[in-house]
Amino acid sequence: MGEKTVETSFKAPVVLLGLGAMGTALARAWLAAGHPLTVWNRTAARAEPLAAEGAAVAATVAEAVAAGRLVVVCLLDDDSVEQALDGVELAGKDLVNLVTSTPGRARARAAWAEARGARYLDGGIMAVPPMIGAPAAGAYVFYSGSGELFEEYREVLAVPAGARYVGADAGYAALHDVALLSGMYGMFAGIAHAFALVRGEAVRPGDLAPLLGSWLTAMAGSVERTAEQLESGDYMGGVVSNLAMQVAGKETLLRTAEEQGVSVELLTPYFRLMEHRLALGSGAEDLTGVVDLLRR
Ligand code: FVH
Repeated sequence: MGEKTVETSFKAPVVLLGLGAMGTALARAWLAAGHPLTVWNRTAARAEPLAAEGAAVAATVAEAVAAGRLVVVCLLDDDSVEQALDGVELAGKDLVNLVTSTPGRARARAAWAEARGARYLDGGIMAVPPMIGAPAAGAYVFYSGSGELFEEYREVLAVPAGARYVGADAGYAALHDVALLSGMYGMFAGIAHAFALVRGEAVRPGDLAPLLGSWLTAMAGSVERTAEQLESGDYMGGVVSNLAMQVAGKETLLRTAEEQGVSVELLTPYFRLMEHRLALGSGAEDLTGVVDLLRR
């Protein structure tokens, strides 16, 4: 007689507070991976589809938190987290905050949670909801805070998206998250300006898009050179397009905007910093000196 094998792998229970676009995507990923899931959402109706998919639905935050040790929070912002958890018993819990936060608020929340007997991990999600639970999409979450908590739940946390631990300082996940998001908004500003320039001309946005996309991808390589220069302190190492040449070229960009009837409000703040750096005698350098001008 053949022996039967029984699947015994334990799946840690997860409590999830918040079923917005991101929370719902996280919930589906944990359910699909077989984790027992308890959910709570301020607007109860948003939990109904997940109940049909196997989630237990709690009527209150306290009831949800009581249902498991690992409590993941994915609400709108810092204030909503503080409101939702106010007065809830957290002793013995492992609290993971995935709300986009500032480093300072994340550190304060870590101290607050630890004073209530909970271990705390802060997270910054580098993904949009359709990337969650889709390993090929390359989504990941920065985590910082309790290293013990991270190691204990590393596999559970890695179900919806890759998990990257960036240190015991609870503010570091938010710091990394906001650094990347800030870079992204600078890029979005450039994209908006580029499309505005060709708007109204016989240039289809759809024709410009692949040209702009591949140009930005090629230029993104400058992050490595900037990092090397910041680490060495030598802003002249490997310079291919020096600051003096780029400041001279700025007039062409500003005049083109004027000819095309496009505001220069997205370009001028950066150009002002380049000119300031040039005035300090740094014309032979790369653009890296702008980083130092931003520090207050
Ligand atoms: N969605 C995205 O593209 C980004 C990707 C990167 C990470 N962010 C951050 O993730 C957090 C949650 O974002 P979300 O997309 O789930 O946001 P919403 O769909 O707007 O859902 C918000 C949930 O928060 C609940 N909520 C709002 N205020 C309160 C409150 N005062 N008390 C309790 N819950 C509150 C809301 O509940 P309801 O409106 O359904 O009742 C939703 O569950 C966020 O930090 C992003 O920055 C997402």
